[in-house]
Amino acid sequence: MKFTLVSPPNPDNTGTFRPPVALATMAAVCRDRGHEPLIYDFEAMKLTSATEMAELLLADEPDVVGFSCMTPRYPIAVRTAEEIKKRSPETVVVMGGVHISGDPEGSLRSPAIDYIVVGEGEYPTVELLDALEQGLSTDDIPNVGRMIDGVPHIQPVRPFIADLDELPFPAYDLLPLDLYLDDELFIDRYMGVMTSRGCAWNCIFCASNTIWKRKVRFHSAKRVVDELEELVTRFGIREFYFYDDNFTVNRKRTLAICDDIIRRGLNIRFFIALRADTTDFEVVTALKNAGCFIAWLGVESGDDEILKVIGKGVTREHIIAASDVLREVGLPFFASYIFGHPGDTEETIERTMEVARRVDANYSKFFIAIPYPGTKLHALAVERELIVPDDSRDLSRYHTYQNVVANFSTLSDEELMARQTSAYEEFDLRKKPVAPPTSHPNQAQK
Ligand code: B12
Ligand code: SF4
Repeated sequence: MKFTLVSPPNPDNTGTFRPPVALATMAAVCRDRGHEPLIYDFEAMKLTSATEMAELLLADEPDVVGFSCMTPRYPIAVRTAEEIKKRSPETVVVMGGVHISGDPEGSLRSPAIDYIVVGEGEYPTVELLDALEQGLSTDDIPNVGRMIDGVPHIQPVRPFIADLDELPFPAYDLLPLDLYLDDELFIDRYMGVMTSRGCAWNCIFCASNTIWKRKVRFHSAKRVVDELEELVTRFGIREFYFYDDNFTVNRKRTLAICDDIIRRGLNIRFFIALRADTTDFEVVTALKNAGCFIAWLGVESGDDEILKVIGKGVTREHIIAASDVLREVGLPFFASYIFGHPGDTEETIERTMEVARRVDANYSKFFIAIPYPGTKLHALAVERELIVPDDSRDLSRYHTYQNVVANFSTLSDEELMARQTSAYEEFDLRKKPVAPPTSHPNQAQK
């Protein structure tokens, strides 16, 4: 089947875009099974008109169009699906992604959506394509749902893929590789890489467990470095953004990946995210030696009571110790903070600011807590009647900048947003740009 996968745009164009690697993995699995996938990354293409997107998609005459949805992008995905259906009612529309898993029934309300896929998407999607191609029933495919006579029918999810290494390399060749540039972090074209799925913690604001349910699975170190090597040799890409929730959680694997990158002489630069309690001198040194040029430390709050409330599983002490290790090794880092946690007050936010000054990251980011569907924060927002659990919400507002969807703090919405603005004003002055490498990785290779 001709299957077009779509990464919808961020309609207000805030923030940086990154390659939709999950779609490239899905495309690779479908291609291996004989289907003909294409990928449209409308964010990278900077297209936001639903009609233009629909027309462009239909020009390829796809049998099935699949949208990947984070919450704020669900409305534009639905509008594009509606434009597709107006022009070509027989084109099948499927939606997947973390928003769909967080609110499967709500997601089925638009008549323009034929199917949803919840949870881990590769095998259910390929089974759905097979069934559609062969004219078989789609009703018993685990993870797949659809509306039947106005009632959502969603099959239970299957077990997770036991060995992630059985997945093929993502179909990087289907991505618009030349569009992935980010001159704040990277020197040349870069690529996203996902080497594990899931996180063992359960922070109340975080959507990781909406799909992965606290089960962490890893690609083997060898497979990770094989994939990096393929990106270097086949596509000439030497800069990477690891999408893993916490790259250092499996210490042994992290050290093995770093060793192998050096042993194979890959000469790459890469970005990772880590937790304060998985940051130690040996691991950070190994990462730096292997080419890690920046790490992202999720701090969230500087107040120990709030850290408990949000289930972060670290203390202010862990956070400061981790920032000291990163500084000692000389690995530049981002730190991110969230304002508006349940119980946040002027005082707890001021404590967060004190910790931010002490942590003194190269870049500090300040977000506002958002109740993403499927999170504990969302359940709390519904319980406190801060939002209603139906489709009347404007989901495009579910982003973390200058926007309060549900206020769990003692500050007013305006005060929270003013806090975010003043934090950025203060920390933009403290920004310490990451020193560019002495030469581009490709040149160093010669
Ligand atoms: C890379 C990334 C981005 C990139 C997007 C790249 C892209 N187009 O894919 C960028 C940087 C742009 C981004 C932005 C944002 N992100 Co983001 N991002 C991620 C990250 C780190 C990796 C995504 C990924 O590849 N995951 C790995 C794959 C395997 O998982 P997956 O994407 O869920 O895909 C699987 C299934 O969902 C399903 N599936 C996915 N798509 C499709 C499509 C079809 C058709 C089907 C059938 C199935 C299917 O199958 C896949 C394979 O099993 C995740 C965290 C994480 N570790 O997942 C956060 C995450 C997705 N982001 C998140 C958030 C909150 C945001 C922002 C909203 C934050 C903000 N600033 O406000 C913004 C969007 C802002 C806006 N206004 O639109 C949340 C999602 C919350 C939600 N309900 O939407 C996550 C989960 C982080 C978290 N832990 O909370 N993000
Ligand atoms: S915020 Fe980080 S540590 Fe907490 S659950 Fe999400 S990915 Fe895991």
